[in-house]
Amino acid sequence: MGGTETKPTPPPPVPVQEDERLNRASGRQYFSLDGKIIFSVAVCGQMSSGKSRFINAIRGVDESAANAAPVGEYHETQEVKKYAFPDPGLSHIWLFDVPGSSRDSVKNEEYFKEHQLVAFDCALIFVGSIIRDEDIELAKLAIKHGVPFKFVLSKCDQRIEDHEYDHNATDRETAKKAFSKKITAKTRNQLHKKGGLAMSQSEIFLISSRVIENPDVYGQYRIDEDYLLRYITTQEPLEVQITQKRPRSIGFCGTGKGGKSSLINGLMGVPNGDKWGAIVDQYSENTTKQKYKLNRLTTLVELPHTDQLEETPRNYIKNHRLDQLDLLVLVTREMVRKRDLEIANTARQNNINCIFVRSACDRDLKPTAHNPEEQKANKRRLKETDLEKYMRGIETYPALVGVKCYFVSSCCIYENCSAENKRDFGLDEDELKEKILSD
Ligand SMILES: Nc1nc2c(ncn2[C@@H]2O[C@H](COP(=O)(O)OP(=O)(O)O)[C@@H](O)[C@H]2O)c(=O)[nH]1
Ligand SMILES: [Mg+2]
Repeated sequence: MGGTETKPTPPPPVPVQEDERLNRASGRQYFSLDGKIIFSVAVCGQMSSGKSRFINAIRGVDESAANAAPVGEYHETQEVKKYAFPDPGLSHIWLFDVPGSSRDSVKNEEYFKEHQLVAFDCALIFVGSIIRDEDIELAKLAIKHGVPFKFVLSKCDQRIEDHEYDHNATDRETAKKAFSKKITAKTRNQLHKKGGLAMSQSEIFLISSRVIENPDVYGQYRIDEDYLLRYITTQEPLEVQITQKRPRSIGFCGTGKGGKSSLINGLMGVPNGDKWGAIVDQYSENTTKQKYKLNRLTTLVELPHTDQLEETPRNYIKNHRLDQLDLLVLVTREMVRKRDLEIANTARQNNINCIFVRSACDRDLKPTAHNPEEQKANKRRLKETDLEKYMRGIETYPALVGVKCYFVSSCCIYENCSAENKRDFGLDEDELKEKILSD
């Protein structure tokens, strides 16, 4: 036999059937999310972990109402169901009650697929009494498929009471703090050890639906309810995050202990010392950038302090990407240091908007008992003398002419600041808030 043998052409490769249930676009179509600007939240996780009751609680819907999610052991949800908020201000958020996950962690890929969790903008993974392998597997699948997620430990009212009983606690507040610290550390540790999840992937909200349903009666159990609600109401759908203009970003810099964190906490309405707030500590100073989402359109960025003298102003601006900010707030005490003036000046030369904030003015304002007129005069004096000192420094830099300075007392930034505090220490807080919140 001679001649050349022609090789038989191989059969065309069989196209790998992509599982439709892991396709975001198909999932979004299935849940009628397609083409709509809706922030969709999958409330998923363990059976009887309080998912449905939480959905009713945050919607402000009574369990007995016709449009309520069925609650209780005999009402395990069979399929994913959509719930909207009756409040028209929250109509852009849809909550999806997902059936409980199975104990069999191997089947979790099935759970993720079956309920098309890839379609959602965020998954709240509800954890029962302890974190289980299935929760960790679920988180890993969410990471793999790009779905942001948070862990939620519900029914904390019961858990606090159990803690009280088990540890013979003397009062509820102490028991609550001890419980909260212990359970957070334990859960994070497990998430890290068993699942290799990083800190940023193991955020846990401790909540009780009871607190949300009836804050007057159950307020004593409050832990992270407000922060979870804030998270849900300040996020954008994933597609919007990619295509729409990014939120305004406002940077806070200045000397260590200059009042940056207190100012951020005041704007966020978070008390100093709270775990969700910026760290206020007279012994340590943050050296990395921290971000805090104030609302859907505004992110506050705490920048590293400006005391690292070997870092030139130009490098400070470059290293911490100040060019990406919409506004740079230089937080100072009584005097503006030359270094901060130089940073502000260089920022202005690079077309970055700047303002100065003279913080902690309450420390220099002794209240004059029951004499508002005298206090007004005190405030005027403080502002005039300080502003003059300030301006002397500021005006030596041509790029800083016209840059505004706000005088504030952190306590008066909080929405719930008392009338007396406002009278004694209130200065430019409202103007500052307007500046930060305006477009
Ligand atoms: N005390 C207390 N009970 C809760 C809380 N959340 C849910 N439960 C109860 O736990 C049971 C299961 O709740 P459900 O919402 O149906 O869980 P799901 O299966 O995750 O949807 C019900 O009896 C609820 O009343 C809570 O925050 N506190
Ligand atoms: Mg349910």
